[in-house]
Amino acid sequence: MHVRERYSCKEDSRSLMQRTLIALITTSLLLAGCMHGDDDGTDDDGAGMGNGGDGFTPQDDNVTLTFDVSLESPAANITAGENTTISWTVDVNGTNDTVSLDETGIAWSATGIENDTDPTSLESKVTVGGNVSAPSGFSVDVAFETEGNLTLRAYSIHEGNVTWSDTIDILVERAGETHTVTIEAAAVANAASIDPDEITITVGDSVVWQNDDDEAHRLKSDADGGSFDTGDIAGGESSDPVTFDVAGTYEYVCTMHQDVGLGHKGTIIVEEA
Ligand SMILES: [Cu+2]
Repeated sequence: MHVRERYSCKEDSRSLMQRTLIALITTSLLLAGCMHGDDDGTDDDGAGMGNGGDGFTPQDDNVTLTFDVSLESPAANITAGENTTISWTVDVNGTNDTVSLDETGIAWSATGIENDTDPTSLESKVTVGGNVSAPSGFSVDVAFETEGNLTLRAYSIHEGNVTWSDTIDILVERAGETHTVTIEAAAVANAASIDPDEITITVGDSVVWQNDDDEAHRLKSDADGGSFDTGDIAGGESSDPVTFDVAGTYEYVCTMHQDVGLGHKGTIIVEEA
């Protein structure tokens, strides 16, 4: 229920954003109309401009450009070493005016990025440069190798002027490892063994059971059976990876042979990262 509520909130805010964008575009179009009106010398139109028209002060190009840089993704934590698509938009005056940018890109830092930071001085960034135009959406694929908290910002540079987006804080999480445990072939029927029968892994890691025996086995945590259940692993096959997201000790047995008192059992010790 909470999820649904949150989801609908998100929808609401999106449509609010859309409405705001439409309002901005409409306002800009109206203001463009006002500019023409000003040519006719009407003072009322000038007052109208002052109400919501910051950015329309006459300059070399007739207008001072305002940029709205919005960082759209990623929305959640990401995994170290995995390619993550980061996308952002650069809007000009809330209109369809096309403007060439010196550069746009995303930058990141573990300690935050201030508005007055010069993005060209940052090493942690990915740029899109050379004859790119705004308004437009941009995206880059980045693999962050270092775990930890990062602040991400998008920026645009037009004629040397920098505009930053709001910040997004993300957590780059450790990439889980996959460990293989072998169900070894038995010298006598039903006497397969598990090797290693105890392993210590880290939260986020996965375990795959490789069945080198001829017959099927099925491994299930014996606390409540709810922690994991490999399902039947046919002879010569491997289980699907079982990922352990909660620290603890997971003892397991083979449900196909536990009644015959054989040693098809093991322990997974999961430690905090
Ligand atoms: Cu078994």
